[in-house]
Formats: sequence, C-alpha cells, structure tokens
Amino acid sequence: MNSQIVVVANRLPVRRVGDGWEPSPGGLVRALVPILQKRDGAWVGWAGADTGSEALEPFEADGIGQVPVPLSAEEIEHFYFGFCNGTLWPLYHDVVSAPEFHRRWWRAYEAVNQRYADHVLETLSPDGIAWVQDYQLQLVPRMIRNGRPDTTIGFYLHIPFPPIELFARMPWRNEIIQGLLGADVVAFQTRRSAENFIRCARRYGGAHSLGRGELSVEGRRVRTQRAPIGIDVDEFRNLARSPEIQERARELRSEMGNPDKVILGVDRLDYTKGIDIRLRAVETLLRWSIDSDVRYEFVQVAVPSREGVPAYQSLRENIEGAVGRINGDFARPGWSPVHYLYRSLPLEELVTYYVAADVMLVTPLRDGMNLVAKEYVACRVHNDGVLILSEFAGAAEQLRSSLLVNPHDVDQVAATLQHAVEMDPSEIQRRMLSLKRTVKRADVYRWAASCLDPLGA
Ligand code: GDG
Repeated sequence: MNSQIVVVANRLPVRRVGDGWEPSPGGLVRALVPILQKRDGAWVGWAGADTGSEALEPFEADGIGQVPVPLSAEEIEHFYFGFCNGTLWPLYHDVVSAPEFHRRWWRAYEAVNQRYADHVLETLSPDGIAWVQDYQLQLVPRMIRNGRPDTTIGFYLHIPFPPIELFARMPWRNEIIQGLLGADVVAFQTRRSAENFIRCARRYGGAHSLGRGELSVEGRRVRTQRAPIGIDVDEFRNLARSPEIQERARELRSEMGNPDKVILGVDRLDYTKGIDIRLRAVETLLRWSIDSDVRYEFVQVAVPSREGVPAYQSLRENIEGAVGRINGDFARPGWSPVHYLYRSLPLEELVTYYVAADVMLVTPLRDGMNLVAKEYVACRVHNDGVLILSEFAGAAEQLRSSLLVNPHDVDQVAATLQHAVEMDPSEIQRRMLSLKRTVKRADVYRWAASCLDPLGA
C-alpha cells in the first residue's frame, strides 16, 4: 500500500462477523473513515481475538485499506492485559488501583509497538501522515521517526496524562517520553494533561519549552495541543427523538413501576468510573428519604470489560454485593430501588435509557473525557434532565453547566442528587440548553478536523 494518511490504533475499525467484516460502532470510527476514504487512507490495528494470531494480509473494507497487526496469545496477556491495562491504565488514572511494573510486560510493549510501527512504514507513502492513537502505542511515534525521519506524525491520548509526581514512578519513563516526542503534534483531551506532559517532557525527555505549548527537542519542534473529543450529536439526537424510542422510554418507566425519578449510570465496569462510590451516594439519598413518599429508581448499566484482569473481577463482586445490600435494605413490594444490568445494550436501548432518565450520574474518579455525559445531553430533545458530573472527568473542563461534584465526597454527591431531583424546571432547562450548545459545537467531526488540520491533512 502507498497511503497518504494512516491511522494507527490498537484495534482496526472493523470487526469480524462470519466470513466478512463490519464497521465497529462509535463516533470516532464514523468521523475518521470518510476522511480516510477521501484521502486514499489506511488503518493499522489488531483485528481482534476472533482472528487469533492468524497473520492476515492487508485487505479493503468500509472503503479503506485495513492493515492487520497480529498479536500472539502471550502478547495479548503481557502487552494488552499486562502493560496496557495493568501498568499504564491505573498509573494514568491517578493510581486509583496500584499499577504493576514487570520487565516482561514492558518487553512485550516494546516489541508490539515496533510491530505496529513496521506496519505503518510499509503502508505509508513517503510524504504521508501517520496519526497514532492512545496509550497502547506511545512508542510508535519515535519508532516511525527512526524508520523515516521526515514523516509527519501526530499522536492523540484518549486517557489522562498523569501529573509528574505519579508519572515519575514509571521505570521506563524516559523511553515513553522519548516515544511520544517522536511526534510533531502530541494532543490531549484537556489542558491539564497537556501541561502534565510538558513538565515530564522537560524533565525526562530533554525538551525545552518554547512557550504556547511548543517544545524544542533535538532541533525539532513538537507541538502540544488540547483537543477534547466529542460525539456524533446528530446520531444520538435523531435516535432520541424517534417516536419509537420516545414510546419505549415511557414503557420502560412504567415497567419500573412509574418511579418519581429515574437516576441513571452507564459505564464500562472499570474501577476508574466510581460506580462503587456512586452506589454509596444513592444509598445515602435513600436513607435520607426513608420517610418520604418519593420513589427513586437508580439504573446502573455496567458493560463487561477486561474480565481477564483481577482488579476488574473483585470490582464486580464489590458492586454486585452493594446492589444486593441496598435492595435488601430498601426494597418494598413492587419496588427495588436499584436496577442493575451487567451487559452491553444495543445502541437503541442505551438511547432509550438516556431518554427515560431524569438525572444522569457520571462520577469517575478520573476519566480522559467521558462520552456518556455528552451522549445523555444530546439525547435530551425536550431540554430537560440534569447532568451530575465528576470534576475529575475531562468533560468537566467543557460542561460547566452540569452539577459538578467531587465523587469521593459521598455526602456531597447525595446532596447534589437531592438538589437535582428537586430542581426548578426553568433552571433545568437553562442548564440543559447551555450543555447542548457546548456538546453540539465540539462534536466528533470538529475534533477530527482540529487534530488533522495541524498535521496538514
Ligand atoms: C475512553 C476514555 C474517553 C457504554 N455502554 C454501552 C455503550 N457504551 C458506550 C458509550 C460510550 C462508550 O461506550 C464509553 O465511552 P466513555 O468515554 O464514557 O469511556 P471509555 O470507554 O473509558 O473511553 C474516555 C474515550 O476513550 C474517548 O476518547 O472519553 O475518557 O476512558 O460511547 O455509549 N454502548 C452500547 N451499549 C452499552 O451498553 N451500544
């Protein structure tokens, strides 16, 4: 292949279905694929567990070149579950779970990153642009630069970049910073992440600050950028206003016994999302209102995730224990206050829950952005609904009209829930209109353009 623009990500944007391939869901894929289609582009990534370690040849699907990178079972264990999700993920999310540092995980990370970079070098035209995605591939920019020094390279981090006090613990901190500094533009969800990176690049990468977010390293300029990711607003809005989904949302409330207020949480089952603390806040609210007639229903959708990592297994046990305890303490005939779903829902059903909920409770302990918060806003076609949002989500830098909370402060979250369910309709509408403007203005198409324009794409 001789592509002008190559996106490199952990996964390909298509998944195996029977003998064929179908596009993976999600706004990111939908925003990038048309750009790649127009520009003779390609995507380099792992084809997923369904294809095993089978070495697949590049193929075309969804109108773009697909370049599969093979991973062995041992690499999935050491690179993906190990270094990516047992070391980087907790370290970059404020150490909310303890990161593990193992040489064999690091060696797998290096080897796999080199393989992705080699596939890019084979795919990209000499004057092409490589755009590398996320924490799984932080060494790839440097590896591409070593193979072809003049390439234009961008990097985007979807998760937070940690403060230097935490990043300093990483035994391979110099190598990671060197890896990222191989790019021309390193972009982040938030200003804070960009600032954290600049400090680490100066300390561990020998970079000098030129001001305005620019660094000088080995005689090259590296730009840092804040580029908050968004969603495909029209997709969610159109689904939410369809008569079928509006009707189904009414039915759902009636199936729950027509509670006075429906409070919703939607997350991958991940310890960064603060689901356990959120349940304690709901429990506190229920205790406060034990003598009132108001009936709350708290719905938690927990999508199974990384079930091979021990920290995720014990999290699931804790959460399910808490759900059982709360329902045991507060349920009455015909009413269980917590409605818990451990599965991934079809998109239409997810939107139905967004439409049915009076309050959306998003309380991560740390989150790169949090798209769920933006999706809820896009689905509020009648300009009602209250968003409660953790100040530790990247989205909090943008969604200032939400009710911002410290998720570690259970009483504050419970009090904010109480305030949300009692809020005056005119204030609800004023806040929601302002949130919708923000989410609409910074949608995923705008994000893609803001990242690709500086690369000259
Ligand atoms: C990482 C960063 C950053 C959830 N449940 C169902 C379902 N979902 C979809 C949501 C949303 C996505 O999953 C989750 O995105 P988030 O942004 O909330 O969180 P992460 O998965 O941790 O994503 C994050 C993001 O990357 C993008 O840069 O915002 O900070 O951690 O789109 O809709 N989708 C369906 N059924 C479900 O049950 N269909």
